[in-house]
Amino acid sequence: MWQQQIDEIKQGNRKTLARCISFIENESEGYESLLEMMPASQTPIIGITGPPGAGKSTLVDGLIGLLAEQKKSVAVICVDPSSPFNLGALLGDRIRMSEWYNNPNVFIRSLATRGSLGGLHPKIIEISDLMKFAGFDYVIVETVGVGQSEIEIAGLADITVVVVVPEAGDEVQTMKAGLMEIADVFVVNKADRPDADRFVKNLRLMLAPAFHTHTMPVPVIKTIASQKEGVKELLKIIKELFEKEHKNEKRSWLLAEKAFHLIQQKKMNNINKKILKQKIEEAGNGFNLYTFIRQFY
Ligand SMILES: Nc1nc2c(ncn2[C@@H]2O[C@H](COP(=O)(O)OP(=O)(O)O)[C@@H](O)[C@H]2O)c(=O)[nH]1
Ligand SMILES: [Mg+2]
Repeated sequence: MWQQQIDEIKQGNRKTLARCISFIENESEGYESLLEMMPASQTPIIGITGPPGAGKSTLVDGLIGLLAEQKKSVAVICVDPSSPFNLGALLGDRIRMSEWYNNPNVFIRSLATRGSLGGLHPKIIEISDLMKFAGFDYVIVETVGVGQSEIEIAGLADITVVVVVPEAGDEVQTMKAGLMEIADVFVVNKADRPDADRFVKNLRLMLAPAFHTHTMPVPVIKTIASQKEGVKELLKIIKELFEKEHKNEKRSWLLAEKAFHLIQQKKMNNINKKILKQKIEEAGNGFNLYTFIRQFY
């Protein structure tokens, strides 16, 4: 039933692509067979994460501009309720982004985070895979780096870019180990602010191989996204990293992460705490936790 849609997506039909994303989002009848029919794709996913306001969308905008210049196509998924791609942005940002909405080589989709637990969108793996399959040269996923989402993005993206700003001075010292571990490249944006150089120096010191498990130092790049400064360097490093990552075991690690996540999601489908509580109340006296949980695995 999906062959026609698959063909259309392959031919670059963005309307069909958008419709299929909605099918997946809504778990419409048969969406799983659509996923099962998708051929493999080598398109890299670039994850961009960091605190709100760090300049992620502005950087993405810069990257889109560069890629468009190079005649490359790019799909952007933005998992951020306050993103300039939909609401809450400065007017200037929105006007600028609107240029891309009319460019056939650029496809932008915003996804709302759901549920109070934070984390990425529940269908982000499937939707980003669909984008990959749609034949874009690059897929960029922007997420706000709070709570779980910053860790999850590492299991989704081939290259994870962590964006920070110089004011976070003290924050770097206390920066969660998780953020340190997931970054393939650090961007210190808003380098037009005072103390940017000192911040970069400190960050590089902290990232020196002696202090963490990476064998190579993680690159740190200074950018002024609002002036498009440093964006070329960032893209260059992303491309180099991707060449390198591609040859090592990262691909199978990523797929294992995704498989684990999806299996967990399927297994836990129909189980939530509310339902459990209800069943426990129904069980009444003589309740035994260990016989109770047997029915769920
Ligand atoms: N001074 C300065 N402002 C920037 C820079 N990059 C982005 N901004 C501004 O910072 C604000 C937040 O940017 P945005 O890209 O929406 O951040 P996001 O929440 O991380 O996506 C916007 O007003 C941008 O114009 C920069 O390099 N320097
Ligand atoms: Mg944003």
